[in-house]
Amino acid sequence: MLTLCGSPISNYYNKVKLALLEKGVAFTEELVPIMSKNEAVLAASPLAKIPYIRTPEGALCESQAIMEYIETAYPQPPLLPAGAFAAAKVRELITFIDLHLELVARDLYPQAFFGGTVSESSQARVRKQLEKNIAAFRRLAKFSPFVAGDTFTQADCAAFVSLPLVAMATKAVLGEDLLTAGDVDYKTYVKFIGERPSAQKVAADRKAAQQKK
Ligand SMILES: N[C@@H](CCC(=O)N[C@@H](CS)C(=O)NCC(=O)O)C(=O)O
Repeated sequence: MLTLCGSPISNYYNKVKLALLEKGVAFTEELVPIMSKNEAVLAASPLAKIPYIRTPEGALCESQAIMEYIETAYPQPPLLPAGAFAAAKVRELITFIDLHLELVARDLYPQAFFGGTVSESSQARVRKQLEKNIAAFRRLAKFSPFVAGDTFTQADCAAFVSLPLVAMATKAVLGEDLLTAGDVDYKTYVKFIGERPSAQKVAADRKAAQQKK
């Protein structure tokens, strides 16, 4: 049995959880806070980032490595297309979502979500980078109706959990939802994915965890 470690508040945790639920893989959840100094946590996730999973063969961190492990270990139903090129296009899109959108917007989170402040110069840098990256993402994303095309894929696991955060953080700190401003209709998309039982469970568990805080 797999154990998913981290918090239902984390978008990367929920990216993996969505994949596990979609595939019907049996797993348990273990609450692990971020920035743990616990030796057992560091042995599993050396940067103490969440999520990580425990498998019968050992622990594994980094959400995309986990997604690839799950895909290989539990191939049905597939969350990547069968063809090498089509699968690579899905991975390409995930890189844009995780690295070029979410990781850039993450610099705004201290002010958007945690009561901190982000300097004017950092705000300007993030805005410039995100405007460029959102325009690039728009060229790749299909939203027809899934983010990579006509089938639910790993890219939807990434997009469903991270696009709203990019929008919320930019709206809160920069005064403008840069996704909407960049003509990315993530709201219709998130509503559509949100109709899936897997997404509803992720959202309900996230809400419950937020209320406990
Ligand atoms: N590249 C990592 C990112 C994971 C990540 O940044 N997780 C956040 C929570 S959403 C975290 O652990 N933050 C604490 C930290 O970076 O020390 C992945 O894909 O798993």
